[in-house]
Amino acid sequence: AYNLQVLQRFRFERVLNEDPITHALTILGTLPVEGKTEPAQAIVRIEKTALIGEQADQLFPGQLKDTKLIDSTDIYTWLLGWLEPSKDRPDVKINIVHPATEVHIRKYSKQDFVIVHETPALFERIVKPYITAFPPSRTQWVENILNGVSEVEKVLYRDPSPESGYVLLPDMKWDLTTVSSLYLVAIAFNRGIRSLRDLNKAHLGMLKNIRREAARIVKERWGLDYGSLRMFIHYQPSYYHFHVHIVNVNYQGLPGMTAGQAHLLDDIISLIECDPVDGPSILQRMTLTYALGEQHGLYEPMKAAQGELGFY
Ligand code: M7G
Repeated sequence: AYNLQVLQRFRFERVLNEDPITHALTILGTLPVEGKTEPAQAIVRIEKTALIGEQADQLFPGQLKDTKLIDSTDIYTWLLGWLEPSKDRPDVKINIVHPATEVHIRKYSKQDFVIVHETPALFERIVKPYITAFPPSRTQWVENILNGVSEVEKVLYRDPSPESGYVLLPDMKWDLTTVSSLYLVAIAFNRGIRSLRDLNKAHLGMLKNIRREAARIVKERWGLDYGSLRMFIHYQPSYYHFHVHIVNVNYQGLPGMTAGQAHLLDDIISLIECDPVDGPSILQRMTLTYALGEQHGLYEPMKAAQGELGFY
């Protein structure tokens, strides 16, 4: 288990990314591995937790310990502040990937992006082989959830049907308490759906169940009314095992909600419903356009193939 004692043995290597918008810092270093003499590379992402309205009176001015004026003009003032440590509110949330693979280190590194168009032909030629090449170990965490090996007590809903079932649980991105940043994930049992591209009419039932049950459970548990959730599917995702992101609609500006990457579940359902009864689905026929970071495994081949499309 990772506790303070273990984390204090972290040896810093370098900063992978700093993000002023999410108040997060991602660093690379090493941590010891149980039963091994050599430490392994570890990615540590430290993010300041959200401030919540409920405790506003305790926070301000209660927890304010010191201030330093930056500037003041007319009716406007901005200053820096120091807070008293709080016992019931943690200051930061820490995510660790350890041992980290090269793919993880690249994913968490700061990078420039390029827009690419993925036609069905480019999907077949470049993306499909890329997806199939991932070893099953990449989604071991998914199997652990589906098989009831990990995160068992956190599961909110479980529909065990192998074809259309799924598990609904809090996403690793969520701190499990701050409702304004509520983040759940629904993970399908059907291992045949590798991505958005594989969805068709046969999956409509599952997609609609996820939409309905997620809204119902969030309303029951956290009192958020219908319409309080943004549900979306990533393309490209990091993990090619079908899942839906379910996020408080008021939690805005996350990098994973960028146009091109996040496709609304409702739009996907509607697109599939507009499909004719037979033949390949719209998601197999359409060109998908998205941004790829220069560290992404698809960056080079997809960028190189863009010229042949004649879009510009
Ligand atoms: P994605 O679209 O494949 O990639 O989503 P992204 O990480 O680039 O968004 C996978 C989602 O699963 C993300 O929202 C992750 O935070 C979440 N996730 C990843 N892991 C390894 C875990 C895990 O072990 N447990 C839980 N509960 N969520 C995870």
